[in-house]
Amino acid sequence: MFSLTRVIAHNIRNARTKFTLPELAYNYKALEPIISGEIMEIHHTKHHQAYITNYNAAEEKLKVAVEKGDASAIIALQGALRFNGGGHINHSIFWNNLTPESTKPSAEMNSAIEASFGSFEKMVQLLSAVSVGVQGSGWGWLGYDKNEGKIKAVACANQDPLQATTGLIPLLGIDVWEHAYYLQYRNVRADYVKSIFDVINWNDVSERLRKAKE
Ligand code: MN3
Repeated sequence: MFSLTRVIAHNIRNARTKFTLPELAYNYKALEPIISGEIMEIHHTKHHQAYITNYNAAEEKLKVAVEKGDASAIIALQGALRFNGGGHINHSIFWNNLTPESTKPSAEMNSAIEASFGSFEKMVQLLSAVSVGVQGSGWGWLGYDKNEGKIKAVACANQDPLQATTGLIPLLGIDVWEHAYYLQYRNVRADYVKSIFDVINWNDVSERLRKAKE
């Protein structure tokens, strides 16, 4: 039997563009010697791509489950959506948080850091401690708390996206999954975290703060 609703639902499902891997603003070797080209290439083309592929597959299954009104299947997909969708969101921010160029925080960013942490050095100290201290895999973040008007340094486990998990607006993320550093820094996560501050794109982080405050 012809069902117009079903045809429309089918068309909507097929019309939506799936997530695709965003291009980097720099080449894979650009962040050397801080992060090796080998790590960057694998991290981008294999790890980030896998989150995208798996998210798209889970979303497709979700649409079928929603169409069928299958609550059990919808609920069962939430873990895959959170993990892989979070992986895509987090890495999309991370690549832009990094740059081979020398950048500085904006005046607005500097005042917010001083008001929130006391000084730039104390912020680095706290964000580093939070990032190094993640148990297992996860991320260290600087996030903007819109209610308090302050920047906070917090950790998220696995690929939990900062905003959906804590309400904070993501400004700067440090990926502390072993895939982000192990080929170069081996087990010494603290050295990787210390080094990454040399390739932070403060223009991008400052711009994220400006938008977060709007
Ligand atoms: Mn990663």
